[in-house]
Amino acid sequence: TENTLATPVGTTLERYIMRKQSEFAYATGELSQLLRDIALAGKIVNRDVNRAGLSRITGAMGEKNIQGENQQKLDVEANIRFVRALTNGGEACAVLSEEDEDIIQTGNVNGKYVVAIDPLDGSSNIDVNVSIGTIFSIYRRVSRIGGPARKEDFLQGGRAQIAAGYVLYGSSTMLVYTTGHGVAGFTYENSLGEFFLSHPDIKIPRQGPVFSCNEGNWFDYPEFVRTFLTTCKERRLTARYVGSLVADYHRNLFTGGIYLYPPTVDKPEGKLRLLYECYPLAYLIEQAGGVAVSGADVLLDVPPTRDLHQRAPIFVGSADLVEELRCIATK
Ligand code: P6P
Repeated sequence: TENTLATPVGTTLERYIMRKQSEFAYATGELSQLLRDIALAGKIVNRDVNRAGLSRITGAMGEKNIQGENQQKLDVEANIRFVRALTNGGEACAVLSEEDEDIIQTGNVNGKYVVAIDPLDGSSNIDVNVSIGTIFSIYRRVSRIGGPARKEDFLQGGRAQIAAGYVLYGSSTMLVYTTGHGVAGFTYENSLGEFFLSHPDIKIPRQGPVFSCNEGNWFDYPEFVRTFLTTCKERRLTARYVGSLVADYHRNLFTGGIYLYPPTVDKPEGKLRLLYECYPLAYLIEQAGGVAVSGADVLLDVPPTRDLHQRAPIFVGSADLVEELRCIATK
């Protein structure tokens, strides 16, 4: 049962994880450790992201730095950090990353979980100092404990996720996640190296003033999308599009609104990846009282194919806005 005393704002992530673990009898600590591992990698990537601006001085990414080491592109660096943290943490038997074609076996053959991750979404934004993010999705493995993870561990479908979230490296760095009991937000205090609970129970407003999409693709969008966007303009909604998924998603979570990455002529399945972008953000939004669809269908119910990097259209945000779009899509 939920602990009647809400966890006070300002609690550290560590105390929050331990408190939630004690509230749910089945929690045996492995998921707690997994969340710690992700938070640790998020802290390290946060430092890398903050230093990226200095790479011009210390040598641009992709060239040798003063130690003569090859400096990785930041998204490759982030991938290394998350895979290493999850490997060292011992709880994840495998990782599916946007950066690697195949699943990455961590060697933790007794690990009970697998993690699908976009280590640093939007590399084009990194180079121009726009906010960026990490997106993660966690499943219990279905393959036999004691052996290697298998592709099927990642193909269980959106509703099989047991946790999901993101790290937003923005004006402040935040970790936002769910384990199926609502959405909590933590803000990072650089000087202390700690995440502090800043948003105990995030809920997205049912309506919202914002629509977020790349209107440069207008003439490539399906008719239902253009019809919906036209109604947004007729109602004088506000267009806000950073062009960085986690930044746009996070803003809409608080203002209310809808983010759209529709199918286009050259990307008939949209641009965003089902397993480590669409599913986790869809799980989070449902936990926050919002809705995510791929058009006519609820996103979490869109079945995965055997392509670990398959794409899916995504319309995600305030329930009323997304349902309105879904109605137009199903006409
Ligand atoms: P477009 C960034 O490349 C990204 O993956 C998301 O972060 C962002 O929302 C989207 O693609 C932007 O795509 O086609 O509008 O440039």
